[in-house]
Amino acid sequence: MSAKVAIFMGSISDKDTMQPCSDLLTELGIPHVFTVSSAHRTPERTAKLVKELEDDGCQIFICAAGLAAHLAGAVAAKTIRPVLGVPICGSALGGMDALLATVQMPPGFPVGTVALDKVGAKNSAWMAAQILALHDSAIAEKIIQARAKFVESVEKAAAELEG
Ligand code: RP5
Repeated sequence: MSAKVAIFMGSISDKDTMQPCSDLLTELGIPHVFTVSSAHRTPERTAKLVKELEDDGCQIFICAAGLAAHLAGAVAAKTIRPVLGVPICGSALGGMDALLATVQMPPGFPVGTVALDKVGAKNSAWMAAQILALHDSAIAEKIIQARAKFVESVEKAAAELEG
């Protein structure tokens, strides 16, 4: 089945942080590609991938990068499909550089940025799933089931604490 979501990372060094994003999409039954392409080191590959994936029906792009994190912006320049950005932490500035580079886009080219690093990896997958669920009842059902599990685990923890 064609990918509905594409996860791009600026470097293979971002993989450990972004693996949970891919794992969550797999758990929710969402076909996706998980690859490396840099805004600066491989700009042609990035533009080519966006075009090919879009032609193949990809709906949402999730782009993770650290330092001067321009990957999500470079992808947003090439598609009108939703782009979610994940600023990666770990620089001397603790990820503040990546956060600012990801979110401060010129009007007309938004990059949805829900959180940084590992939380950003997971919540970008949830956000992508919720966008797809607008037109896909199977994904909506999986999200509802996952929410029920969150409720269960909080109630279990509360019951254990309260004795
Ligand atoms: C960014 O620079 C990547 O997204 C990564 O977070 C950071 C460092 O890349 P490497 O030097 O480890 O390849 O482009």
